[in-house]
Amino acid sequence: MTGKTPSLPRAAALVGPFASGKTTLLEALLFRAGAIPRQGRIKDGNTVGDASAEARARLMSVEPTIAGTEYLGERWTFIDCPGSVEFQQDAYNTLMAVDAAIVVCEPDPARAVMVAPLLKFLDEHRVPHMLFVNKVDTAGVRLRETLEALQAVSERPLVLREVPIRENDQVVGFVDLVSERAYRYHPGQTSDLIKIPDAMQDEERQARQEMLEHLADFDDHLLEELLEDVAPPAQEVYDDLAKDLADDLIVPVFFGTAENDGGITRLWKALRHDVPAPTATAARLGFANGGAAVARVFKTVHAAHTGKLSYARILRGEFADSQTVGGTRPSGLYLANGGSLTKAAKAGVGDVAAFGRLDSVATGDLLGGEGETGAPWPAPLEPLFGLSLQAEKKGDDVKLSGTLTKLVEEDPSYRLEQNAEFSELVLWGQGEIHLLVALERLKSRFNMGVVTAKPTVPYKETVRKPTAVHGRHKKQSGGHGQFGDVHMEIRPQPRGAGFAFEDKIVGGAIPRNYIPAVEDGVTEFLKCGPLGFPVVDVAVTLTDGSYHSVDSSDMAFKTAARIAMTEGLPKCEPVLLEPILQVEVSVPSDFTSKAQRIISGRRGQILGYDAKEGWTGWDQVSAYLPQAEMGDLIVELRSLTMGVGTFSWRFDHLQDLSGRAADKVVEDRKAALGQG
Ligand SMILES: Nc1nc2c(ncn2[C@@H]2O[C@H](COP(=O)(O)OP(=O)(O)O)[C@@H](O)[C@H]2O)c(=O)[nH]1
Ligand SMILES: [Mg+2]
Repeated sequence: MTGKTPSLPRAAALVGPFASGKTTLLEALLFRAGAIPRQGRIKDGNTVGDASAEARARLMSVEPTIAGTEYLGERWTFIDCPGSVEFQQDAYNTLMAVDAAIVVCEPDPARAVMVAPLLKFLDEHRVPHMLFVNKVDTAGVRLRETLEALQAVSERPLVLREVPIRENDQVVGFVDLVSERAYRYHPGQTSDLIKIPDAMQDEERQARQEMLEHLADFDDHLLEELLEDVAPPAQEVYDDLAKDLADDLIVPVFFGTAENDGGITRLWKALRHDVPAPTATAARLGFANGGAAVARVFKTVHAAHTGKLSYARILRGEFADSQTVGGTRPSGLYLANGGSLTKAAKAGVGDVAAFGRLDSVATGDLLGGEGETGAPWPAPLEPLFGLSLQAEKKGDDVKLSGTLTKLVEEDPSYRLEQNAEFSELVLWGQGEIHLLVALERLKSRFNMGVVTAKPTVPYKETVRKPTAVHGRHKKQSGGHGQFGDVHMEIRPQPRGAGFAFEDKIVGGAIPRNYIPAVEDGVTEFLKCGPLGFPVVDVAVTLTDGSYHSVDSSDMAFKTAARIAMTEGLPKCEPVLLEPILQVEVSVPSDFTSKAQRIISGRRGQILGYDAKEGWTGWDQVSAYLPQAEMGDLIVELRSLTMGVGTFSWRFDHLQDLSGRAADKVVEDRKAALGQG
């Protein structure tokens, strides 16, 4: 044992690309620890993880599973995170709260690139992590090649901790490079200790030397021993491994088969010996030892029976069941036991606890620790894909935005946009499936049916020519009549100049007090111009008019202004303005030309491309892209880049759109407005 405090509960996240075997590995770890009587399988739908209907239906994790267990008298919490790129927010949030991450990946070198964004996050936030290359039972595994490909996407050196023993091109066991003991996998049980096969002696020695050289990069004493050809004591090597992992200097690499219990005990041992204590994690995250109790909320769930649950990692001190946190007394305190929650009287440093009904607490918030901030919480992922939503039942719209707010609370990489211009509710997220899962949750948890549509592209319109116009509203009905009369000039303004209203009335042709009503009439009209969109960059000057001492009113002048605009604007050569985004597409450089083709295929204008800053082997393509073409950009981009390509975007400018494309937009808009 090393000098750390082994008795504090530790927490590790299982992360890695979709389908690499994280949920299966959780099952194997729990089974090996004796927390579950038998190991479930994904295809049998009986695993601890992926218990929700949305996950089972897809054979895919769509939310984290939090499972607690004990191993050799020590407490552990594992958090199995979804691997799909569309559900990465939960993985990132979880990684900010754990002592270490186990990155599960596939042996296929071609898939190494899929781990790149995750390794980038881990490197950037200095989260201690180890790799577990899973599925080594598949044919033709070449671990060296796998490692090379993975190293290409990792800033930290990958250090192989074991070498495979093969028989008939199958991995059947491993040699541990520190203890120099050989083991043969024994499905369903711990591996059998065997003699190192003679044919492997050289390979083992060489691999061990490589491992030691990596460690010597951070330990001068070990370096001297290697130079002098002195065999380092095992304890020194173990200590270095634990220290270098804790300081995120190296990434130890293990392998095995989660499904058939291969290499699981080896992994457990590494977790037990090398994963830093929560006290070290607290220090890493900026919380000095010895202060008041503090916990970081990393996940929020609105559960059917318990209501809102805030999952927090306790980084310092202790929280009692009855204690007030964040100004509220939680409705209950729970700890993960296996895959479910049990009520607890208290939770201490290292625990992952769920607090019930902390209404004003959000993911990323600290509980306790007044005046402290800790390491900055990462900003949520930017939205990439949106759908406009409407409640199936009329009158359910208020309930809909309320339940959506809950979903956004659960996963901050959803975003809700109330588009006042088009009176539209848009839910943004990370991709098609991310949005579909949101809709399923609305249905299954809140019994809320919705109809979806593509979000309205916020086109605008403007005018190209000036005109002068006269608007007169006169009604004589019984007693009080209505009278308003205006002469106005409409003219285009430079792009981006906005709307201007000028009053040039002289000699009281229209009394002062009616002028604001004229302006109101104009602005109201401009909300929906002759092409069906808001009118921008136009100036209106009120030049003349007349009034009636009894019949004139604000209402009458407003109507007169409207009449003038309705008549005048079509004479000013209205033109459609299309919103153009500036997008930055990020892809591994093998895919750069594909990314450029996608942009060109979507009427985009490429501004240039360059190596992506801080990302070895990645490019960033800058382009102008019509917002109308952004709809499923992420879908196409991912399908051509093994899922890793992504983009950021912001509105840049408006651009004239004419010809057939414009006609189509106007036609569709008229249909949507019921004027078709
Ligand atoms: N051949 C093989 N398949 C595995 C192994 N571990 C998991 N799988 C399969 O890989 C698929 C994805 O596993 P899952 O645990 O859901 O992956 P996750 O998306 O990373 O959670 C499932 O069909 C598993 O049965 C393994 O060690 N060997
Ligand atoms: Mg999974």
